Amino acid sequence: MLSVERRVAIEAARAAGALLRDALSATHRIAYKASPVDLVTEMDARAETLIVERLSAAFPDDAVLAEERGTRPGRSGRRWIVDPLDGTTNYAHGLPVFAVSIALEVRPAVVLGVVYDPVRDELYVGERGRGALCNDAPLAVSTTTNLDASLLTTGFPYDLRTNPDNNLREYAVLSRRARAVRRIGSAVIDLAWVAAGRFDGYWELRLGAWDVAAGALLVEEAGGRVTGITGAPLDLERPTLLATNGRIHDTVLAILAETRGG
Ligand code: 2AM
Ligand code: CA
Repeated sequence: MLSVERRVAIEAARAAGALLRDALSATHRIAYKASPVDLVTEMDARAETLIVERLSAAFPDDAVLAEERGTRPGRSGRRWIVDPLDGTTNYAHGLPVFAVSIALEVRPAVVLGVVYDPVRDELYVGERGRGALCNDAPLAVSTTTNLDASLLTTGFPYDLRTNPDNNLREYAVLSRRARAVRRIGSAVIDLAWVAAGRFDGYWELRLGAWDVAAGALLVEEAGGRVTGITGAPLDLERPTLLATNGRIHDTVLAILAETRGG
């Protein structure tokens, strides 16, 4: 259906991923955004330029929202949402857990999601209503029904030093209720791995649209459920997120509500 869009997005994600992978062990110049824990490397910008140039050349009328450069307006009503390097902190430390994320939104929905993990050479592609694949094999969420037997993943906001709403209490509570809670440092990988059934669920309090647009579609197309942390529909403009296999979703929502006093 979206065959040209799919091809261009896949090629851009693979090219950006290869660029990132090849430079992983090099020393990177680090610049800081709002705080000493919110950083960016020169590779974020290089990968983003590569992706945005390809999308703009192929689809000049589409808007593009990219993490580092913000929005390029368009007049088609379609919007590409790009995270050129998700897991920047990992990347800057040489930790091989990061990914490229490219989504296409045709309001009100994201219709195409492409995630590439260059370290594992895993390409995830989902199209609304048509399922999701990893390296051409169908993706399916896990079948775990008990939180006791669930492997969860989460992350923490960049303002955790100063903002008391920083997910540490939720982390403590869910660590005692789930089999284990991981913190791997890439929202895009967290979501892809929920879609792949490796994690049973993922939550996080404050994210960007680029962190979640593609991965949330992968989870839904793999049979899972995605909401905000209160159970409201995912809001791409101000994402909070709970993505699960569906079976444990209401249980985790209830624990988050109780912990957060909701
Ligand atoms: P990044 O590596 O592209 O910056 C870590 O918890 C994960 O969440 C990473 O995917 C990180 O993306 C993202 N993240 C954390 N805090 C964020 C914030 N305040 N806004 C946007 N993304 C955030
Ligand atoms: Ca990100």
